[in-house]
Amino acid sequence: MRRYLLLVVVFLVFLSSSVFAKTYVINLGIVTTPKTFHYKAAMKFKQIVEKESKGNIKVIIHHSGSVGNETDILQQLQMNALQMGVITAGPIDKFVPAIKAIEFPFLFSSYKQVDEILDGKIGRAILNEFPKAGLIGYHFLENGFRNLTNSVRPVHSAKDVKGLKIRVMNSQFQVAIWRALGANPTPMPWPIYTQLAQHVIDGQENPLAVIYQYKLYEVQKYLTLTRHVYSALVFVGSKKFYDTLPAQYKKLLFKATKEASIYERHLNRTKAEFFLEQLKKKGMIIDEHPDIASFKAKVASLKSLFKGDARKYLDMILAATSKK
Ligand code: EAX
Repeated sequence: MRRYLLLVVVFLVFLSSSVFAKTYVINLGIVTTPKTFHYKAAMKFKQIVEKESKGNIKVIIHHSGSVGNETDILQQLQMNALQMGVITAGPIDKFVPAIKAIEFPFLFSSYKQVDEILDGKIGRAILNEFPKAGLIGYHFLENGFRNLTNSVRPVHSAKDVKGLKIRVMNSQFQVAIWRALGANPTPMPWPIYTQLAQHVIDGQENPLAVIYQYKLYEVQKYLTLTRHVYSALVFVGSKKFYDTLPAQYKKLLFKATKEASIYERHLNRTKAEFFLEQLKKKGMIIDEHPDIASFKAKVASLKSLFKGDARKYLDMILAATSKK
């Protein structure tokens, strides 16, 4: 009898502990390689979450596009086939139109301004639009200011862009920007090294870190520091998955994505000069001071393309940044 009772007690203890220790797996998708900041942010997130959940949440990082391109990842998040991703803002606009607002050309003039908007009320309001698409917008982190590269000719002003075949992110708005600039834009998912090498496209635009980490200097001779669009990344999640979590883990995911984002932005910013130096050493011909006014003049009217949410948030950001 005693023995029997003991067994029952042991069983009950086991049962209760296994209930409290319900475990979760987060499959996190990114399209870039372990060299990139996307990956470093994902790693930081994994470390924080696994430690603070005492191993009850396990994070598996699927990098280098092994679970598809960014549009594929977003679709899998909607279905809970993946639970998280670190995704570039560009292709998110098909799912969450409000995010178009932060990709308006020449919108931000400093990192300080970026942080004030994206980590402030407006940024949070944009992230709060994600659940409408079956997604969770946890936190903004950073890809960086985007710059133009090409293999045809040096670009000093907007007129030099004319007719260049430029790869852009999977976003109708990014296509519109490069049309307005006179280029011949084609949306394609990342990565695009082969297409550049085979001259299917003449050029592309990305932050310096990406240009360096993907060795684009091997296939792109000219770099122009246009800084035309600030490219945010977003820690995006599956709403279906999020809804299954107990409150303390929901909180932990917000906390961990915030910490990982702040860590990644810092790393990214302190390395920016380094990447420019490296690209010079690799022999790229760089215009560090192009005629930005000529670019701005061609894209200013794009505001008229913004309707609904995207327009509302763009106007809010313009109002907030012009005061500064
Ligand atoms: O972050 O698709 C793009 O151009 C992105 O910037 C790319 O994922 C690198």
